[in-house]
Amino acid sequence: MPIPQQLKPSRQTSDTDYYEIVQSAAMATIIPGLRTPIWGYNGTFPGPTIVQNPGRTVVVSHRNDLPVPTVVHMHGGTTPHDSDGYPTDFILPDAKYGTFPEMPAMAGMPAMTDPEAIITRQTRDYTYPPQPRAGTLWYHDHRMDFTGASVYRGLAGFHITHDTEEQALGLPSGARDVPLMIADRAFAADGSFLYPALDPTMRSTPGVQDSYTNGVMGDVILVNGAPWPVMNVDTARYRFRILNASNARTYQLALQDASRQSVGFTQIGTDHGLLAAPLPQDAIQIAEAERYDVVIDFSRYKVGDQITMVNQIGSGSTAVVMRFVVSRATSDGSRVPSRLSTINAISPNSAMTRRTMKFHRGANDWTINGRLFDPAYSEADVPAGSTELWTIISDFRHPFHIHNATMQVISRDGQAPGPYDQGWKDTVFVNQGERVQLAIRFSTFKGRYVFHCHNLEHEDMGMMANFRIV
Ligand SMILES: [Cu+2]
Repeated sequence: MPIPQQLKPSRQTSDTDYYEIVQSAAMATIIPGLRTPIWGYNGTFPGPTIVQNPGRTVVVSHRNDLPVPTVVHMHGGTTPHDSDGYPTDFILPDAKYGTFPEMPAMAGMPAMTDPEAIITRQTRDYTYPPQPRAGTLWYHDHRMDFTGASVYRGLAGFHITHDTEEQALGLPSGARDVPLMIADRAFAADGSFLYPALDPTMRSTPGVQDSYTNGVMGDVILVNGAPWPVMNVDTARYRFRILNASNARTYQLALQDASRQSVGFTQIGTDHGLLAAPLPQDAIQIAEAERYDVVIDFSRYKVGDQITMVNQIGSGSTAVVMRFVVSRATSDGSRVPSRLSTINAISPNSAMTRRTMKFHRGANDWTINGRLFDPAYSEADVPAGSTELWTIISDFRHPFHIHNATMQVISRDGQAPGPYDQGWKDTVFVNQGERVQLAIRFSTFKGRYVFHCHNLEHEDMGMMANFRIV
C-alpha cells in the first residue's frame, strides 16, 4: 500500500515553513498494466502530505500548470479568507488556455463574474496560521462548479496538524501513524478515470450526465491511490487517519479477521482532532470528507494473520476496502491513554443565535433555503468568534461541511447525538428526513466563506451558500 510522501519545506524561518506545490497532469499506475492520466499536486494522487507543527505558520505556494483554473481549499482549516480557497478565487492557468468566467453559463443562466473574487495568474501563496488543534485535515480543489471533476482526477492530499498535548500521549507514531485516503473511482477500459462530465475538458460547461445528479460513485475502492491494497503490519498498535475523499460514497467500515469475525476499532479522533477518551466502535460510518482516527492493535495477532477492512454498506467490489497482513513480530512502546484530550461540551443557551438551513432536492438541482449558490448572497452574517445553533434539515442524504469553523453535534431529531458524532467536527452527515442541530463556533478570521454539501456533485449543482464572519 502506498503512503503519500511527506512534503519537505523549501525554506524555513523562525516561525514559518514554506512549501511549494506544482499542480500538474501526470500518468499514474493504478490498475496493473494500465496507465491512468491524473491531475495531481506535484503530479501525484494523493498529493504530498503537509505536516504543520505546533505554533508554526505554513505557507504553501501553488503553481497551476493545468489547463483550467484551480482553487485550493484546506479542509478543516482555520484560515484567513483570502487563503481559504473560496470557489471563485481562481489560480488561472497560463494565458494560452484562454479566459474563464468565475461562474460559467449554466442552463437558463448566463456566465457571470464575481466582483469579490481574488484572482491570481498561475501562482498563489496560501497562508495557514498555527492551527488550534491537532487534526487530520486535507486539501483539495474547490473550483466553482468543477470541484467534483477536479477532485476525481486526483487533486487531494493530507494536511496533518500536531499539537503538544497530542505529542505527549504516547500514541502510535512515525511509521505507525498512517493516513488512509479512501476514494472510489470508475475506470474506462484504457485505464483512464471514467467521470461522466458534460464537458470532459472542464473548460466551460459544468455538471454531470443526468443519471449522475445524485453523485458519482465508482466500483473500484482506492486507498492512497491503490485499489484494495494490502498493508504489511507489525504485531503492534497502529494509528490510522481515515479520510473519505470520495465524491459521493458513504462507507460503513468494519474489520474482520480470517474467520470473518468482527474485531472492532478503537476510535481516538475525528475531523478536528482527538476525542476526550478512546471510543470502542464495531464499525464506523464515514461520509464524504469526514475523518476518523482509529487505533488497531495488531499485537493480538500472530505473524501470517490477516485482517480485512470491509464496507458493510457496499456490495460486490465495493464491500471490501483493504487488507492488513501481520508480517513481523515486534515489541511496541505505544499506548492509548484513557484520557486523550479536553473537549468542552457546548451547552446551547437562549443567547445563541439560531438558524435553520434547509437542504432540498429540486427537480434538477440542489438548494439551501430555496437558493442555488450565489456568491453575492450571504445566508448568515455571524460575529467573529461567536457560537451559533444551526439546524440542518434535509430531504436527502448530505454531508454538511462548513469552512473556517468547528462544531459539535447537539442532537439528531431531538435525540442524543449518534455514535459517530463525538468530538469537534467540520463535516456532519445528515440523513434523509433528518433534523440535526449543531453548535457552530466560528473563527475570528473575518470575511466571506462557504458552507455546503460535501457530496461534490451536489455542491457543484448549487448546494452551497455564503456566510460572512463580521
Ligand atoms: Cu448533498
